[in-house]
Amino acid sequence: MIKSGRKAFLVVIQTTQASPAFLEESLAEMKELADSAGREVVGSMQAHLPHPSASHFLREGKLNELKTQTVRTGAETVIFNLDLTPGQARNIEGFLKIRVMDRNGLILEIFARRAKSSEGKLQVELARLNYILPRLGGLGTVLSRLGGGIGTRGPGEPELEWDRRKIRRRIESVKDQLKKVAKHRDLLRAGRRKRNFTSVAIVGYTNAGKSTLFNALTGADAYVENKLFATLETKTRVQTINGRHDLLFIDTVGFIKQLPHSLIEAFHATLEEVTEADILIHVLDVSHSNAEDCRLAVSQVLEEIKAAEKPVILALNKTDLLNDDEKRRMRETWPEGVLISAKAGTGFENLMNAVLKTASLDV
Ligand SMILES: Nc1nc2c(ncn2[C@@H]2O[C@H](COP(=O)(O)OP(=O)(O)OP(=O)(O)O)[C@@H](O)[C@H]2O)c(=O)[nH]1
Ligand SMILES: [Mg+2]
Repeated sequence: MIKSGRKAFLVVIQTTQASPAFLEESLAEMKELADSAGREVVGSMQAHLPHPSASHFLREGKLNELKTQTVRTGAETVIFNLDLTPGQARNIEGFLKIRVMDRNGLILEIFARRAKSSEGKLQVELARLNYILPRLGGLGTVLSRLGGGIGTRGPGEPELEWDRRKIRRRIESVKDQLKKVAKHRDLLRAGRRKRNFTSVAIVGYTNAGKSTLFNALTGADAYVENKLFATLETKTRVQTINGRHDLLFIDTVGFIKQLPHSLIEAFHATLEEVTEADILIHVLDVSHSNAEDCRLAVSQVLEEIKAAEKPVILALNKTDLLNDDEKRRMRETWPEGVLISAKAGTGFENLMNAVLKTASLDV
């Protein structure tokens, strides 16, 4: 019997060159992800593992250490910071007798918790099915194991018997439903275009302060929280700035490093709000220990969704947490950026000037 539950033990592995900084950052990120998924972290283990084992990923010594630690801490789930093959996950589970998940599974779990609208729920379901499909061995019954509590199955509910055929059928049906949603969004956008709105999508790394900025600019009350992926559903609001009545701001879902491809694909309709926008405000949390990595990760997703060519205004956010020296360094690092604090409401005039300038030049 495999145990499964909230108490999570994190395993952070580096397979490339050893770097303590990488392990620390990855651990910090995994803690935030676990917390955002509503899990309690009871312990963690870090390892540099240039040659993982094909069967169990971890080598024997580490595996025994992990077992001791999970028993000692009362862990009910083990979460790895990287992708395991289905076979490895199954073997580790068999050895530890508790559920094993990976980072992608954890991100999917957060999305599943956050999805409120029917569109959001459909998108999460599609991502989950896309994630599970290649992981099914033969006639799979591993949905609940890999799902790790994702989606419709709650604790105590019977395990679902799914096979490839059923999953494929469901994927088609969800895709059909999402196509209708996308059409509806298309119509809305066409309406806006007719009224000559200039759309400004607020994009950026998760937790960068997008919704805070959106609220501050438009007076809206989008959900703000110090958790990853607080926003799953886009929000749109028209705002008059300097006498221009045609600016439409859009709050969007955050990005993360190595955003699972299944999520990008599934959130196509939502991400279209970004691909179809006229201007992007890229919100970067410059108080983040690795802001440049976050900026790069966002650029990569923008490229992947074919939005990299759009005019982008870089908003260097959370500057209220910096001293003057640090602010000066930020200006040097990103000379094209506009320093703001979405929370304190500073720098908005410069930011809006940049938006208006771009709007009159490029749109
Ligand atoms: N100190 C400080 N905190 C900020 C600022 N802007 C946002 N925050 C905080 O950062 C956290 C995340 O803010 P959100 O606005 O939810 O961030 P987001 O980018 O919308 O996040 P997701 O929707 O999860 O991707 C919250 O705790 C905010 O209060 C800022 O300028 N300064
Ligand atoms: Mg948000």
